[in-house]
Formats: sequence, structure tokens, C-alpha cells
Amino acid sequence: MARLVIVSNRVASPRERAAKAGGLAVALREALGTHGGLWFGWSGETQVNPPDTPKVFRSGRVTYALLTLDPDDQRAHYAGYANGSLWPLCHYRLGALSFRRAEWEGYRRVNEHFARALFPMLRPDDIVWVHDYHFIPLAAELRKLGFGGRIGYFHHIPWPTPEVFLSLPSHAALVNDLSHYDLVGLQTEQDVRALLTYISSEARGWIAPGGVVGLRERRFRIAAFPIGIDADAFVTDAQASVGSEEEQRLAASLGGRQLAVGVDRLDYSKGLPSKLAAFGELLNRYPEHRSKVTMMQIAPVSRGEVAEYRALRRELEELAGAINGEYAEFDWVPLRYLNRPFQRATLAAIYRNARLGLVTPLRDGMNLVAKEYVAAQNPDDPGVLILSRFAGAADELSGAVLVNPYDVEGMAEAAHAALSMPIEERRERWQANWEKVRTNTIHRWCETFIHELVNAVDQFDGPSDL
Ligand code: GDG
Repeated sequence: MARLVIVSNRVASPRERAAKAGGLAVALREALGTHGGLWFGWSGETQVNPPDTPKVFRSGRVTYALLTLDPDDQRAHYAGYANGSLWPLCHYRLGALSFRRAEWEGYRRVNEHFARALFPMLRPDDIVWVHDYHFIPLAAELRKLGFGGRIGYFHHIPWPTPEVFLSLPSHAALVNDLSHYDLVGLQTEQDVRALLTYISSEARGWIAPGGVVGLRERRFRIAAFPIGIDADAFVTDAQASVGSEEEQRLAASLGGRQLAVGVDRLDYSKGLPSKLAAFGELLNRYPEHRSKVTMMQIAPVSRGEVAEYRALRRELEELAGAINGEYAEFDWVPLRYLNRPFQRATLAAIYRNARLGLVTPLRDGMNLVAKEYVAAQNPDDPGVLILSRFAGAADELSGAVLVNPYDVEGMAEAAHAALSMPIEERRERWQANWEKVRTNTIHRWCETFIHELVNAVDQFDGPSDL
């Protein structure tokens, strides 16, 4: 079997325990363990004139290779082009989009540096799987150096419609970069349609059935691979939490009140201000919920080096303070707002005890929290998932109560309806969601992508085959 090579910005080191590492990191590590392989990424360190050779170490069947970056290039790449241009663009936030040529050049230089360091480690029959928007040009750079093997790319965030994508000055170069992959994976069919429409209408490429695309001399395939979670691990954690000391502490602190939970990185795509405002609106419109429902928002700080994220943090602190100031009683605080991460087992316990799961991003590639919330429920007495229609997960989770995150009053109404939803309806909705979460796991996602990459566009000659 061919060797698997994974490239991602952050690498989950073997020392990072499963309880802390995300589901994706654990699944990739498992895939590497099965196939035997190499995980290539940034070391987290910077130095002027960094070497082209990564630090290499082995753990079991997996080799880790970590590259150090030049500090200016790293800033231009990560906080600059990746998170200042591509992230807002792909999340439809044109107001937050900044584009600077120097950052675009730094982004490309980091990709060239990655390619120069990775290429000498590659064998001709390796299968290379590149993750996320930090590395879109990597395949083109590896091809320049002469790598002819399979390269796949998975885009974890949404792909915007052509009208939005065209706002990015480097749009044409970026799609040309994509054409050097054999397989481009997106989260949803809607994302696939958006990219295909751009390719046929703007880039003058051709499209054949199955998402096979021709762009200049390149042939590649674009398809949807909706990511999943390690459902069994969440069920196990959630069941293990029943009666645990942590669960007892949680129950004691709630004093019989209902819990509504949100878990999001502190990111403007996650719609946090509207979610908090919707909770305030629920208490405003329906006084019967005052002192009866507590909301817990876990929001670990993320990308503190980007100005928008610091501003968002201040906005949320003010909003949380205002809601608590207005509605708190001497024995009840409506909103618990926490800026730090928790162990996965603790999250599972909180999800299981929450009557409402509030997942209301303005845009999200998939949103794994929605799936984790479903997996952690007690099937006999499940909570209700309130889910933004703009999360990729809304395509699959037909049992969720779908909301428009721009409609704060609508979200308050949905929360009110969910709090009084009869148990039969809660069970039916949960069952429909669980069916999807249980079957489309992260393991299946990994295997499917790798299988499709190995078999991508083999002997496809072009549109004359239609
Ligand atoms: C990107 C896309 C896509 C959060 N807080 C804690 C914690 N988390 C974990 C959650 C979940 C993960 O982080 C977040 O995943 P999401 O999918 O919700 O969002 P992004 O981080 O934006 O991920 C997204 C994903 O890639 C995968 O393709 O779904 O659309 O934006 O697993 O549980 N984990 C722990 N403590 C925390 O406090 N342990």
C-alpha cells in the first residue's frame, strides 16, 4: 500500500492526548498509523533565514516533520493572507477582508518553502493529502519541483459563490493553484456548485459528470466530502460522565434549571454576538424563562494576533456583562461565559446535560460541535439542536431546528419553542440527526477521501468523452 503524507499547518504531536486533541487530529493520526506515513507541518517556531530541512522524528509508524518559518513570512502567511484575506472571504465577510500584495507574496513564499522542504522526503508513489486554506498553492509548487504522484486537497471552510470570490484580487491564481491537485474536497454540494460555477463562468474551464474539471492542460476532480466526528468516542465520553463528580458539580450549580450550551472558538464567523443577543431576547420576551434557564457559552480564545478577534472579544465581554447585569437575580446568573478550553470529556458531560444546543454560525464549513452535541445526548431524553442554516451541518442534520443567525428575534422564538418541545418530537428529531452522525464518521470521511484520491480522474481525456 502507498504511503500517506499529510500536510497541515498545525500538527498534533504524538504526545498530545486524545482527550485534548481534536477529532480531526486524532483521525488523521489514525489514518497515518494504518497506512504508515508522514505528517508534515509548521513547528510553531520562527527564525530569520530558516533552514529548508525540517526537524524529523518518529513515533510508531508515523514520521513527523516540522518546519520552522521566517517570522515575517509566517506573519504574512498566517495572520495576513490566510486569516486576513481567505478566512473572511470564504465566510462571506467582505467587510473584514483585507488584501495586501506583500502578504499574498509571503503566503506563496511559505508554500514554496514547504514544497522545497517536503519534496526531498517524497517517494514517487506517495499519496499527499493537503489540509486547508493555508496551503492552496502547495501542489503547484511540488509539481514545479517534479512531483508527479497523487495530491489531494481538503478545504475545511466554505467555498464562496463566484460573486463573493471575485472580490479577492488573487482569485484566478488561486484557482489555477487548485488545478494542480488530483482531487479537491469541499464540505458540501453547495460549496462544490459555487466552485464549479466559477470555473465554468470565470476561468473558462470545462466540467464533466462527477465533478471532473479541465482547466488549461490540467484535469482534476472536485467533490463534496462532508466531515464527521468520532461518534463512538463521544458516546463513550458522554455515558462515562453520567454520575461523575463533574456532572454532579454541574447539576448542583444548575439547581434544577434547564441548560442551553454553545461551544465555539472565539471567531467572528461563529455568530457569537447574535447568539448572546438571542438569549437576552428570549429572557426579554418570555419572562417565564427567567431564573429557569441558564446559558453556558464556552468560547476559547483564538487567533489573538488578528485585530478583528481582539475587537470581537471586547464586544462579547460587554454583551455578556449587559445580559447578566439586566437579568441576573441574587441566586441566578443567566449567562456563564467562559474564554478557556475544556477537556473533551467535560464538554461531553455539558452537552449531555443541555436541553438546548445552540450552534448559530453566520457561515461554517461544517461545524463539528453540532454533531458532537447530537452524539452526546441521552436517547431517552434528548436535547434539541438549534442550528444555523448557514452551517454545512444543516445539509445533513434534518432533525435540527434551523434558524437564520441574522434574525435575533427568530432565534429567540426558536429557543422558546425548543424549550417547550414535547418529548416525542425531541426523540424523533434526535433520531434523524443521530442516524447521520453515527454513519458518516470521521473515519469514514478519511477512508473515502483517500480512496477517491487514489482513484481520481485516472484516464480521463476531456469533454469529448461526454
Ligand atoms: C473548521 C471549520 C469544520 C472547541 N472548544 C473546545 C474544543 N473545541 C472543539 C470542538 C470541535 C472543534 O473544536 C471545533 O470544530 P468546528 O467544526 O466547530 O469549527 P472550526 O474550529 O472552525 O473548524 C469547520 C472543521 O474545520 C472541520 O472540518 O467543521 O466548519 O471552520 O471539535 O469540540 N475541544 C475541547 N475543548 C474546548 O474547549 N477539547
